[in-house]
Amino acid sequence: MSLRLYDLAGADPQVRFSPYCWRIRMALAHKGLEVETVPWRFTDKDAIAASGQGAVPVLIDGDHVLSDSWAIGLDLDQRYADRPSLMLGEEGKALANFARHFAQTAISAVAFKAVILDIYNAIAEKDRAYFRSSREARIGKSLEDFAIGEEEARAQMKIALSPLRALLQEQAFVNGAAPAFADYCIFGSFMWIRNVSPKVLVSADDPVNAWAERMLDLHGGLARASKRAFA
Ligand SMILES: N[C@@H](CCC(=O)N[C@@H](CS)C(=O)NCC(=O)O)C(=O)O
Repeated sequence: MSLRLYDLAGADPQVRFSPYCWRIRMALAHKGLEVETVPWRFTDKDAIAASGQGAVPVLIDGDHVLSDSWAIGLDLDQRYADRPSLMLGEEGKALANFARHFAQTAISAVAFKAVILDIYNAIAEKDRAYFRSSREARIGKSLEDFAIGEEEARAQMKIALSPLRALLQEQAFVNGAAPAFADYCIFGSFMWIRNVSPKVLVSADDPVNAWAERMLDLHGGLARASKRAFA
């Protein structure tokens, strides 16, 4: 059995920064599944055409071609039910679902403005025109007008992370005493920022930072070992 994951890469193929792909990298490690990651660029649509859509993560598992990080998480629990659970039943699934929406709305709203120019600078030359035109159509202004600086981003992120901070003052992980898919959904957003930008958006003494450090150490330090676009 061999698993293959199409994973968004920068100009440097070792720099992997997709929040959604990081959810799946962590989920596969949680299940003890080995995966071969394939560096993928925004414009490599043909390589993932079999998935019937144009975004990563795309996971190839034998004859199965899976896309969308949430659907992949659910599928992994069904397909590999004998391995450590990601969702931990219906209640855990509901928590993970909240976590993914929190990441994609509250955290992303700030992170995207903070790192959009860092992404533009880190991606392959061939991706730049596509990235600029697709994102500018989405945000309704130029990347440069949309971007915010590190100080403003830190202040906005501090507010956005309030509920997460309160939770992590009471427990070690979003899921409770041990990490699960809820944690990976949120952690993906932190890996997005960490691997594509030199900006520090969470202060060192924030309980959220202590949680992120614990997450970086999980599964043999998988995330910590990953390459950043900025040294
Ligand atoms: N809802 C999807 C979102 C996936 C997604 O947007 N992936 C981005 C990379 S972070 C992508 O591949 N975008 C392709 C594009 O912009 O053309 C998921 O959770 O997997």
